[in-house]
Amino acid sequence: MTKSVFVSIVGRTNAGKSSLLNAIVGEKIASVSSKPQTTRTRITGIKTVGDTQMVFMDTPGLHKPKNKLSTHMLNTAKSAVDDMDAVLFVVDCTVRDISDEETELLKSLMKAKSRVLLILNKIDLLPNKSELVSLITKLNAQYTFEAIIPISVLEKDGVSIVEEEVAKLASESPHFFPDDKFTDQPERVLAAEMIREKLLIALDKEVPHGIAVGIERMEERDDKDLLDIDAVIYCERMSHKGIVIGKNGTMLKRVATAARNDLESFFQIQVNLKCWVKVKEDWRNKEGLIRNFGLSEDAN
Ligand SMILES: Nc1nc2c(ncn2[C@@H]2O[C@H](COP(=O)(O)OP(=O)(O)OP(=O)(O)O)[C@@H](O)[C@H]2O)c(=O)[nH]1
Ligand SMILES: [Mg+2]
Repeated sequence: MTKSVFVSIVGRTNAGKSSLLNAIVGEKIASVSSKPQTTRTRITGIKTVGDTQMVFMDTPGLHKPKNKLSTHMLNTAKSAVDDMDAVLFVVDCTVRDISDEETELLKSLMKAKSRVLLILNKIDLLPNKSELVSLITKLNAQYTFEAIIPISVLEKDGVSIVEEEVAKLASESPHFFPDDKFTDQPERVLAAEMIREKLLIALDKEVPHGIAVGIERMEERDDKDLLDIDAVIYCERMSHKGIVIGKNGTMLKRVATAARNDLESFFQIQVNLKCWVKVKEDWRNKEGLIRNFGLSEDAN
């Protein structure tokens, strides 16, 4: 008999949802950064243990939308809780208030039939664990959770408990993915995300949020073990293009080197990465371009 369970990972931006997904799956499939709104679309991570297959959906963080792209991101997060067996509601335990978007999502979860586990992440940052009590009391007043699990993804503390609790919710069904698969993201999307993550980490302020990365070519050579990747980095303004390239190309070089290291360890092959920078003004407010970058629901 085989079992499966579908789980959404939702919560405020920067709570550590993508970090948790990567920790569970054991591979870096979702971009992680300290900047808010790192994840832009739904990312599937798969973990099969014995007879049980767990399918996790990482989602964009809850935030106040400011443009069409962020409205799409918020809708992706909200719709990701429909028809799921379980929801991991991830909260950064150092953030004390509950946002309007969190309250709204908890309300919509009451109507859904999914079981909701409250994950209190970043407990490594709490000097005194008793501080969790007031946060739990506040959240409990809004929703009756199936379980409450304090964790630290950073210190790998409690992640296996999350997995065990999720596995308990699996029901008899075929496996929907091959047992050795850990994501349904196409390789090109993974590669583009690895490059975008490095840009998010390296760049300041508004610049990284206006960036999209497209992979124009991804081809293995016939004559040697080498993967050629041609990527285009789109930014919103000429001035941003200058920042991305940096003085004498130093910024672009730094980003490309970091991205290449990640790509090589992920794909287990030597990578020849070439990056170009282009301007597409105000693309975050243009439906056609958002779709073009695969960032709207109807593009999926
Ligand atoms: N101290 C600490 N930091 C953590 C922990 N888990 C994640 N982080 C950090 O929190 C930041 C945000 O992590 P992400 O995984 O990108 O958060 P997210 O919820 O996916 O964010 P969005 O995609 O923007 O919604 C990163 O800098 C992580 O390294 C943790 O357990 N402890
Ligand atoms: Mg994320």
